[in-house]
Amino acid sequence: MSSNSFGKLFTLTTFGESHGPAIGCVVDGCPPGLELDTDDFAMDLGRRATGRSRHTSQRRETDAIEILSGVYEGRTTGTPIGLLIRNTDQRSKDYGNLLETFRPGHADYTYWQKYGIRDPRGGGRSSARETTMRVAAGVIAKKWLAARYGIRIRGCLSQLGPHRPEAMDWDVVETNPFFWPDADQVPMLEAYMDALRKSGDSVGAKVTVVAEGVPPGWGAPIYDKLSSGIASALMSINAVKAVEIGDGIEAAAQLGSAHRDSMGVDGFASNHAGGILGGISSGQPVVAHMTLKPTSSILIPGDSIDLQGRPVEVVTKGRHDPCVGIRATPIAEAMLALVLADQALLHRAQCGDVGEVLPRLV
Ligand code: EPS
Repeated sequence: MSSNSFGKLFTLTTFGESHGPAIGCVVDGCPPGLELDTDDFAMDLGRRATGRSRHTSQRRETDAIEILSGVYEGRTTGTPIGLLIRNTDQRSKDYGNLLETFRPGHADYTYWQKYGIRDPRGGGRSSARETTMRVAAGVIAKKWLAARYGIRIRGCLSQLGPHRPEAMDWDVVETNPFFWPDADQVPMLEAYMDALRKSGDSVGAKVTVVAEGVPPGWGAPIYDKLSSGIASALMSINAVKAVEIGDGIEAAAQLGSAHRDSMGVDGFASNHAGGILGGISSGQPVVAHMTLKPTSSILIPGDSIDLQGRPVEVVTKGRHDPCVGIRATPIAEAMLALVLADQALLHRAQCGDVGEVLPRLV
């Protein structure tokens, strides 16, 4: 399978460039009979979209989805689902000064080294525009997981630059432009982002995603661990530099007596493991975090080279996100949903007859 495809049974292939005529994807392996309509996509595509607040890229895309195949009379048929979104607000002249150079910290240089040719308009294929189709595919995976297993997937921003939430309230997450779970801190974040944007710089962030209702038994040793699948999927999102499961890097400082999740008649006493033991889901919420680097396209001049290898100074103009992490929560949710949908089908294929094994902790 090429590097533009993902999954084994529930698969996603995306195509398209940021400034091309359209972006699209093929979702294959979705079970038949799932109700699916273009309206299903609006919410998550809107949550990810640019131009919805002053804290993100001001490119205005309608992100209107077209279902090209795989759906008949409102239900999936089990055949490949083709989805298309036309690009409508490209401004390729912003990239005129990048034709002859590379943004420091950007994929410009490595795409050039790999392929010997690149589409510099909007970063071409390396643009975060590609994540639109991940979110679209994730809508289908989320919907099937909810309908078939009652699984609920949601996420929030768990760090923005130096700031971390002091409260965790899921009801607050969708009420502010940051997907931030602490209402009291939102005005402070607005001021922080306004100052950052004025400075012309960018900042990193961390996103946390949680899947509740995942049955025990999904994921397989040794090379197909649920944790390695999630790590790979989240790591494939633009700008992601680290992925953690459960307590993640905090585990390095913990003792075994504290990290282990005690088991009793009332279930697990804690969830340091992030719902995965031995690479297999335990039935607890699956918890993952991803850290995104600061956007490399910034107004602060940076040293680079031109195509002849001569030193140049690069300033990136255009409509870039001062923090790509702000729009990344729905993308992380989508990738987690796609991994889980794939693992669900893989589990059914090999172990579907095992059924519910006792004792089962809830
Ligand atoms: C992006 C740069 C901006 C963003 C884009 C990702 O695009 P442009 O330079 O064309 O204005 O708007 O994100 C999207 C269009 C999107 O839908 O997410 C980049 O450099 O990655």
